Amino acid sequence: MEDSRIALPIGTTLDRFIKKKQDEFQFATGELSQLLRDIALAGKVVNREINKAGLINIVGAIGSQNIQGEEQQKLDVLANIRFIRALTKGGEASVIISEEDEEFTDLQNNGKYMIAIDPLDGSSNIDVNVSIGTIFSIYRRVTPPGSSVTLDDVLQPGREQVAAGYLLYGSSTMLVYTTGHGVNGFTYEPSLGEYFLSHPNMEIPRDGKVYSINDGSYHSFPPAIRTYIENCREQGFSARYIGSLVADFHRNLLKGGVYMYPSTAKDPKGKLRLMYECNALAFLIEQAGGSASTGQERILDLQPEDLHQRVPLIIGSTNMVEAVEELFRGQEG
Ligand code: P6P
Repeated sequence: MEDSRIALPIGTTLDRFIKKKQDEFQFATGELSQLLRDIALAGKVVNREINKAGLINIVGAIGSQNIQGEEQQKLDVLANIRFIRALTKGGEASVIISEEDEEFTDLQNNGKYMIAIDPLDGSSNIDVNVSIGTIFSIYRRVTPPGSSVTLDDVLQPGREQVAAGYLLYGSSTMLVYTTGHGVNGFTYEPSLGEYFLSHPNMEIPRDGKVYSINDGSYHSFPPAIRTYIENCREQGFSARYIGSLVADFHRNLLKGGVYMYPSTAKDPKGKLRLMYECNALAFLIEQAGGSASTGQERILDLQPEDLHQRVPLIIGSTNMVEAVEELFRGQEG
């Protein structure tokens, strides 16, 4: 019997990894494994469409806006369709929250899980060929499968997640996820149609020298953020901001650093959405040894008030996040 403490070799396929991890959990019944496979499959389809984006008529806006009042890109809508179709067909998720849909979708099946997803974050970068991503959170339903679902059932705090992850459609396409037992990264090999374990047990350095923020909003940042930026400049840190959350997050996860989207004049509550952006990345970063807060509260402890709620996000290397929190505490006086 193989010793489960033996790390799986680099090059293990996603399917084999999921099966191996499932075997380690006494009560695993396979539904979560299948849900992860369904997400990975949809990611392959979206990856193919993104890679053709420059060649066929799917770049640009479609002339409509989503619930956020943001210009919907053609690939936003396509990605939403692909993920909802894969999740509906898979049958493991019974409730879907999507950035692209105003209300949650109750599939009225017997799925045990609820998924919150940003099908394609950073989509405005599509036209300029900058990396973009999919972000997802997985929760258990709080009501019995098949029963009706209320908004209260859906608005669960991030600490209730059973899994979370992202797909990064970049120079290579990656799937990075956690089920609460560490973070593992898989690189997609399109010629084989397989994801291979390429980044086992990902951990973020406790400290870093990279800070990611849109400096253009400097004058409307809270004083604590402005002070922190000054401190970074004095220490000679590097400012790295791609303007695509998953890409900035992934770099900081690998190298150390902090991503900040605080309240601004344009977005007084912050820009990023709690349910399908912040919670997933907060679960991942804590599993990788980092931290995620609003600057004053731990992201995973926030009780959501509505599906598309925005919150400030400070996320990355623990020592850097704590330095920002310290400045906010000082600001409170
Ligand atoms: P700004 C993309 O729209 C996004 O949601 C994130 O991917 C990204 O980090 C952020 O917004 C960029 O926002 O205001 O700096 O352009």
